[in-house]
Amino acid sequence: MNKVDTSFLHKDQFGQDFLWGVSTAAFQIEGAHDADGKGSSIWDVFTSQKGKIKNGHHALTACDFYNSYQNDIDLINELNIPNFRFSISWSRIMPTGTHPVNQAGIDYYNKIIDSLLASGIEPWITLYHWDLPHDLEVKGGWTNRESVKWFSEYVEVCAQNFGDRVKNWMVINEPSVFTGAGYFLGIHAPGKKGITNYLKAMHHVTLATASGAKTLRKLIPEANIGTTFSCTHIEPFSQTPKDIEAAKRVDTLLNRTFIEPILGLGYPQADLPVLKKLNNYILEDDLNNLAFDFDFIGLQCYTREVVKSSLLIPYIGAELISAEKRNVIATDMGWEVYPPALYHVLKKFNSYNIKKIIITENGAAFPDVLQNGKVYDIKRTHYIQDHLEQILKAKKEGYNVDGYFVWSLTDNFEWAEGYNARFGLIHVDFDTQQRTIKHSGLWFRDFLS
Ligand code: IFM
Repeated sequence: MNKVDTSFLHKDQFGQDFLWGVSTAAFQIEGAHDADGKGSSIWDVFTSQKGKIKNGHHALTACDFYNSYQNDIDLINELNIPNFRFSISWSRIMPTGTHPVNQAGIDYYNKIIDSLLASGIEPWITLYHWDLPHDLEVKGGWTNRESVKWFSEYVEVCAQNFGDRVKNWMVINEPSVFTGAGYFLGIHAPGKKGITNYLKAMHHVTLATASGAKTLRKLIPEANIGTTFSCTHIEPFSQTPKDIEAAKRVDTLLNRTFIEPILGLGYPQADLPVLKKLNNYILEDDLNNLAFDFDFIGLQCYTREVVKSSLLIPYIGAELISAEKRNVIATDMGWEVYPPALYHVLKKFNSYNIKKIIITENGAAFPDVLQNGKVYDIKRTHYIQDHLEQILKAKKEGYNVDGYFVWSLTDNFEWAEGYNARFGLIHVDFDTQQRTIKHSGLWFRDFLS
């Protein structure tokens, strides 16, 4: 596996200013769960509970990025990747979630930032990628309106300590996923369930997104400020009015509910009536405080969903027809491989008034084939190439898209799926922590050279 054929796709086709990067998240890679004064997060607690994570996996060590960050930054360099997205572990720098600050945590992220800059790699910080300090969860976590204040206090500490060198910031990662899975379904940390928890968390996270962004703007006026949303191309299972209406409701929930208030459009209550229950938690002036003029919006798209009307599913009256049931090609996450989803999503989000759109995550979990010290992951290489072609198609048609970040640098802890779902451009042997660049990583390296 030496030089990989990249002749049919050129990075120049995307334009000189197009941003190329790779994304990670603290809890999924760092390990060192209690090192140097770090406090527990909701994910430390959730992973320690029996039966929550497949195969009893945990993230006590994960990819050991806490200790091996220099090696991994050298690998990013070797792969010619100019932008690195990582998240800050809130409880590493504020063990209880609010003051006092743990200086060792600040020192750690300073080392990462300085090392990236010394290697000519631009740091992109995500402030919240799902690992709320456990002490705050004890007080109700995101269901407590105080969370908006706690978050702003934390953002202030990050801005004051890292804002002199870090220009690119993302406030909150995929709010619909962590509120839906963590506060409605209970399958992610903190394991809460029910519509009340969910709607409270939804509203407080949305308020925190805007107030966190305002804090950044105030303390780092020149910062490039964004926030990231998961999004999916939605199609009705059939052309019956019932399925079309069901698809519209799912589209509202998955693609519109979190971004529209941020864009100043309010919650899309007319298209998803259950959102009217939010009015119980919306206080005077909240609607004015939900909007922020972001410099960019990060979109994270992996697949499409096919939706059927179903009276059995409360609140939404719709069910997703899995890739398995539809008998289509899927990744190890069970997500259909459907590259045109990215094109459709770009087209859809271009209809909003957004300054810049960056694909801040896209990638796939496939099994790796290890042979003679090499890792063949041809499916992942094709997945990335096919999605880049869809971006090119959107660009050629005049849609705004300004960057692409692969999820993820290394194989890592995939939340409730544990370590079985491998998303990395770099293979990790979790027994030895040995890294091996996969075929996809070599392809990306050559593409970016
Ligand atoms: O691993 C996750 C990441 O934390 C958030 N976006 C989707 C990825 C793949 O599931």
